[in-house]
Amino acid sequence: MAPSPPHITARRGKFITLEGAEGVGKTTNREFIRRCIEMSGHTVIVTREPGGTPLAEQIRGLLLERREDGMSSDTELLLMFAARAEHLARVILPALEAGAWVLCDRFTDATYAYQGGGRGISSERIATLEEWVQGALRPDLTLLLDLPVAEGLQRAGQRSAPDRFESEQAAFFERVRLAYLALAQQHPARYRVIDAAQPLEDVQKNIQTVLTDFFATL
Ligand code: Z5A
Repeated sequence: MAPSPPHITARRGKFITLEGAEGVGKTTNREFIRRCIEMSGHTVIVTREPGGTPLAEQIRGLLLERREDGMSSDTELLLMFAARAEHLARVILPALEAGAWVLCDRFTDATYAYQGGGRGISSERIATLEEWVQGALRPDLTLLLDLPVAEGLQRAGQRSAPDRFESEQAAFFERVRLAYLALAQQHPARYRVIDAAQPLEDVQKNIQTVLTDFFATL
């Protein structure tokens, strides 16, 4: 049985998260970031939320599928943290404890942005679950890809049929974006905001600069 809750015994790897609203380019930039970390001499595992384990991926399926009977905001919140508890216990914490770095495409800041900013759940409520599920674990570095909502939706719209989140109105994603920008202001030591409206080459140059600065602090 996996350990729970997550008490970190000897955390040796670094935990990097990638955040942003719809269509900002997280998936596009994941492999680039992986290569930058590997080239700096570290082993890195790349994972995502919701998901990252077979059970958490099943929960992701429940969260993303469009359903006629809807889903209450609290159910959505609790499912996010249920998936996260599984992901932490089986993937993230063992990797960090073994000395690997973890690059995670979305983590709890997405909960503050989507369930908090988007759905209107209070930060205090989310913080209670964060404390319960994660204990003291927080990312060491968070890259926020920021893009005007209309542009993100246009980029994302060129893909397949929209899931339950992607079916939200632009106003929802505006609240999500503002919540992310507020988080970046609240946590300036770990957040780096990247202008994702630039051509991909320039976005990646900025990401590389941020990572080089981060490596220099180690
Ligand atoms: N969610 C939540 O509510 N609460 C939580 O706690 C967590 C998650 C953890 C699934 O997340 C949903 O879960 C998500 C929030 C919710 N729903 N939404 N929205 P996800 O991360 O798996 O899915 P996503 O947000 O839908 O990701 P995404 O839309 O796939 O965005 P992306 O990965 O950032 O975008 P992309 O696929 O890399 O790029 C989009 C397009 O833009 C693509 O065609 C690229 O080629 C293009 N692109 C990328 N960069 C550029 C530049 N620089 N210029 C031009 N075009 C570009």
